[in-house]
Amino acid sequence: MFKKILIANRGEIALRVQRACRELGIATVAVHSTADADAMHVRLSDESVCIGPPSARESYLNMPAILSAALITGAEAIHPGYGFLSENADFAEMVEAHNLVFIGPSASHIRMMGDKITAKTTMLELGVPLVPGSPGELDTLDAAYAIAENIKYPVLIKAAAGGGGRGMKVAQNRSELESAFREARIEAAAAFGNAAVYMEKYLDRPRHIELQVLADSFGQVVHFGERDCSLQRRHQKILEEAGSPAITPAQRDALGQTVTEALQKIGYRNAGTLEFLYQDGHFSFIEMNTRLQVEHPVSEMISGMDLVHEQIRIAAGEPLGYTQSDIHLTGHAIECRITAEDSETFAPSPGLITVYHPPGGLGVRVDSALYTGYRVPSNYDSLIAKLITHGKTRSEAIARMKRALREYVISGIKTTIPLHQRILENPDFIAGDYTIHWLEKFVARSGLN
Ligand code: MV4
Repeated sequence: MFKKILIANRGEIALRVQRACRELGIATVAVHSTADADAMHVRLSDESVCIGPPSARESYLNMPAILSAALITGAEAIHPGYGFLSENADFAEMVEAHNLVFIGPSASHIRMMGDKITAKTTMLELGVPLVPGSPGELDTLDAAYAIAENIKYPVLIKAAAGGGGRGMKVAQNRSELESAFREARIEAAAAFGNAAVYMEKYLDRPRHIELQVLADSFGQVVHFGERDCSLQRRHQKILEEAGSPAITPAQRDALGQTVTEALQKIGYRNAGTLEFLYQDGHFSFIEMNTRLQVEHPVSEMISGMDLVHEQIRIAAGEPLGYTQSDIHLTGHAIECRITAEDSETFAPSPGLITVYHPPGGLGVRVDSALYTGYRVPSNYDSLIAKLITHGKTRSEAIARMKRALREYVISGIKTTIPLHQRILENPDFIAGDYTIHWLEKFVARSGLN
C-alpha cells in the first residue's frame, strides 16, 4: 500500500479523498492555489504545496506544478478527484512517466472513452445497447441525410470530443439537418479542436441513468447499481438518487451483467461510470466517465462500500477480494447538491460564511469543506456541500432529507437549499415521475427564470 498520496483537487472532493487516505493510514499532500490557502483541504492535510495563482489553468490544471509537488514531497501516487485533470489522458501518462501511480484507469482507457465515437463503437462491439445512429463519424452531409432517413427524425448531432452536453444540435426534420450538421462541426472545432461529429436518434423524454463500476487489475469487475441523475439544469446535476425510481431489480441485474462483462473484456481498471438514457423501457449507452463522480456517495450509502478506499487499493495493485454476489444494495439514498447560488435565479453568491452548522443524525452524510469564517472564492465551481441521506425506503430518505435541509445553517451567502426544499415537496418528485426536462420546467414554473 502507498505511504503518501498527493490529492490534485480542492473543495469537498479533496477532503473526501483525504478521509479515505487517513483511514488507510496513508499520509496526504494537498495542493492549492493562492485563493485556497485557508481551505479546509489544506488545513487537514499532512503537507501542502502552493501550486499557483487563483486561475485554475495556472494551478489545479498546471501539470508541471502538480508533478513537481508530488516529486518534492515524495508522494507515490496522485488522486485527481473529479473535474480538473481527472480525465486528462496526457496527465495520467505524465504521472506514470515520473514513476508515480495515477489513481484511475490507464491513459489508453481514458483516451478511448474521451472520444465518444470510439466509446460507442467499443460498447457496440461488446453488446452494450446504444441509441440508433451513425456507425462512426459523420463525414459528409449526404451521409447525414441517409442515416437520418434510416433512423427517422428527430436526430441529434453530437461532437466526438464533446460530452456533458456541449456541441449538440437537434434536427427535427430534413430541412434542419444541414445547419445542425454545419453548426455542430464549427462549434466542435472551436470548442475542442476536433470537428468530428456523429448522429443519434433524438430521445425526447429520457431519464439519465448511470451505472457505477469498479474493476481491479486482475479482471474482476463489479457494479454498484444505478444512479438516477435526471434532475439537472443546463447540464448541471442538482439532485441524484440511488436506485432509480424507474428501474426494477431485474433490469439493474441485467444491465449490470452486460456492463461488467464488457469492461472485463477490454481490461478496464479502477472506477468508472456508464451513462445511459432510459426511455420506453430501453437503456441506451451514451458516454462513459473514467473518474470518480460527484454523486458517488449515493452508491456508497446503498452499498456500504467506500469507493475511494477501493480506488486506492486497486491502484496499489490489490485485488478486489469480493465478487458481485458480495455486494448488497439496501435501501435508498438521495444527494442534494448545495451550491453558492441564488435558489431562484442561480446567480453566483460567493463570499464569507458567517455561521456554519451542518445537520446530523441517523442516515445523514455531509460532504463539504465549509467552516464558519471560510470565504467561498469566486474562481471555481459553485458546489459547496453535498447533503446525502439514506433510508430503508425512498420515502424515508426523502423525509430524512427534508429534516436535514431544515437543520442545515449556511449564513452569509445564498445557497440552493430552498430549491431542494421545493423539489422535495413536489408531487411529481415524490412519485419519482420525472425526466431530464422536468427540473427546468419546474424552475420556470416556480421562479424568476
Ligand atoms: C441525448 C439526448 C437525447 N437523445 N442523446 C446531453 C449531455 C450528454 N451527456 C448527452 N446528452 C443528451 N443526449 C440522444 N440521443 C438528450 C441529452 C440531454 C441530457 C442528457 C442527460 C442529462 C441531461 C440532459 C439534458 C439535455 C439533453
